[in-house]
Amino acid sequence: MDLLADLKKGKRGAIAKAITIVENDPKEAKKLLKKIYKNTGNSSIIGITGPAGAGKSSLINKTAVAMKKLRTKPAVLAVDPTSHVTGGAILGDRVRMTESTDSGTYIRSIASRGATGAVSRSLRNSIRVLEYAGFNPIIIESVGAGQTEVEISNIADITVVVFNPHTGDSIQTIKAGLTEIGDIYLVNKSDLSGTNQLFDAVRDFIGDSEKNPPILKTSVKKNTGIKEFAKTLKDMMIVKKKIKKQKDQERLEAELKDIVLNNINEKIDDMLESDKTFSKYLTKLQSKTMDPYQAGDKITKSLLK
Ligand SMILES: Nc1nc2c(ncn2[C@@H]2O[C@H](COP(=O)(O)OP(=O)(O)OP(=O)(O)O)[C@@H](O)[C@H]2O)c(=O)[nH]1
Ligand SMILES: [Mg+2]
Repeated sequence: MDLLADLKKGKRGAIAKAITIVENDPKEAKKLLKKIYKNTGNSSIIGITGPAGAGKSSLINKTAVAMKKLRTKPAVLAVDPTSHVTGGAILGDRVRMTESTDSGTYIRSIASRGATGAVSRSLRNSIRVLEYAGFNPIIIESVGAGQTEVEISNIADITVVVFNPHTGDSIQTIKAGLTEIGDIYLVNKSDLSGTNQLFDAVRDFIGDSEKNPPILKTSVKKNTGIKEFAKTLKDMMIVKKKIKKQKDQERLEAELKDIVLNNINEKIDDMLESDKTFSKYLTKLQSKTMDPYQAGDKITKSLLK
C-alpha cells in the first residue's frame, strides 16, 4: 500500500494507519512527518471543551454535518478517555459520534494518557496527518481544563467552551479559568430549564473579556442553534486565518523546545543509569548523609561540566 498517496486521497484506512503510527511508533512517525510536514499547517483547528457530559460529542456530531453543508471538510479527533470515570462516562450515556461518520466526516478517538508531553506530541502530529489528507477544519473534543494533559487552547485556533444547565458545578467551572480561553461559548441543552440563568451567568463572567466572544444557545435534542453555531465557526475560521501565522510561529517554537528537551531528557535518563556520580550521591542520600536537593545539585553540576 502506498500510504502517502492514499493519505493524500483522504482514504480512511490510510488515515487510520498513519495516526496509529504517529501514536505508537516514534521511529516510523519521524519518517512520516518528514514526508508530510511541508503540506501541513493550513487547516483551522477548532477545540471543543467543557465539563464531562456537557454534550460535546453530541454537538460535534451535528455540527460536523452542518459544516459539511457549508462546504467545509471537517474531521474530528476526540481526546476521549473512554476509560475516564467522571461525568458522561459514568452515566453510561456518553454519545459516540456516528452521525457525522455516516456523512463522510473522519472521526477518531485518540489516547488521552501517556508519558508527559507524549499526548500533546502525538495530537499535533495526528492533526498534521488530517491536514495532509485534506481536512479543514479539524475539530478536537477534549474535557475541561486540567482534566487531561492536553491544554486545548494551546493547540486550537478557535476554542469553544460548552456548558449545560444541568451541570451543577457549571458556575464553578466558569470561574475556574474557562472564561479566559473561549472564542465562542455555548449553553447546550437549551431545551432544559435553567438555560437563561446560565446564559446570563456566562455573559456576566465574560463581560469584560477583550475577545468579546459570542455566546450561543444550542440544543442537540431539539436541533436548534446548530446551524448558527456552524455558521459562526465558519466565519471565525476566516477571521482567525489572518492571525494564525503569528500564533503558529509561537507554537512551532514551543514545539521545537519541547522536542529538544524531551530528547535531552531521554539521553540523560540513559546516562544516569551508569553514572558513577549519580550512584555515589544516591548512596549518600539513602544513608541520610545528604539531603535530596544537595545530592541533586551535585549530580547536576557534574553532568553539566
Ligand atoms: N436534553 C438534552 N440532552 C443532551 C443534549 N445534548 C446532549 N445531550 C445528552 O447529554 C448526554 C451526554 O452527551 P455527550 O455528547 O456524550 O457529552 P460529552 O460532553 O461529549 O461527554 P464526555 O465525552 O463524557 O465528556 C447524552 O445523554 C446526550 O444525549 C441536548 O441538547 N439536550
Ligand atoms: Mg464526548
